[in-house]
Amino acid sequence: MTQRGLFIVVEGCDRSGKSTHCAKLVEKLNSNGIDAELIKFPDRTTQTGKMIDSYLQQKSDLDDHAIHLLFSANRWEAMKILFEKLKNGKTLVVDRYAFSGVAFSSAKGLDLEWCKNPDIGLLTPDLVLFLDLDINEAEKRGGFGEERYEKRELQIKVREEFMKLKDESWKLINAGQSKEKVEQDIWAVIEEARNSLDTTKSLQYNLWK
Ligand code: T5A
Repeated sequence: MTQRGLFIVVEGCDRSGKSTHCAKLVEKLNSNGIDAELIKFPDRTTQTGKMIDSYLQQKSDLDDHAIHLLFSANRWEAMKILFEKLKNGKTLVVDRYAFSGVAFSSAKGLDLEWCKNPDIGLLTPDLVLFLDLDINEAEKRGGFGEERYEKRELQIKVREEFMKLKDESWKLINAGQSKEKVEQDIWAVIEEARNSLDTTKSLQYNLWK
């Protein structure tokens, strides 16, 4: 029987290093003989993704509820493919997921429980790596401030909302360290997870357990 792949989500506030470390993690998994692939949300290439991209770049405006639902739809349209890949043994490293959806929208003032609803029924990750970076450090990083949500007060609130979603599948990584040290800390968590997580167990659908 083919063992399913691991479903790893990487979360964090803007500029915390998700893209950098997701790419490194996929590379390292593959070089260690684990078939792995990078997935990113929002996927800006689809129809919903194009609307999201335009909104984030402040080229268009949308009601807060409407954009929240679009982000969720952007995940739903990928679910069948993600499920097939995991079932066939591929490990997925997913850069942002439903936790971002809820944390950003609730930080803007939408009701937290309302925000969770559209993502009910999505696949549950085995592991969530939260790249934790102080806002003062994030502001110093290249590109901060270019997109709609890259504002100091909002990012502080987003982190608070993320922490309300944390459960035992979450591991906090100090993302303010050097890239090499962050990479090492992530790998240590992955190795521990590979030893402890049971990939003969089927995929779960209880995201907000
Ligand atoms: N959003 C998203 C929602 O509102 N709802 C949702 O449902 C979802 C999925 C776009 C926005 O959409 C919101 C959240 C976001 O505001 P995005 O496309 O993921 O989401 O965009 P960002 O979060 O802005 O992601 P970025 O890709 O821009 O930032 P990353 O990936 O966190 O950071 P990265 O790797 O590009 O690194 C940023 C810089 O820091 C350096 C890198 O070299 C780079 O220059 N860096 C480090 N420097 C020093 N030390 C380290 N350890 C470093 N690690 C990286």
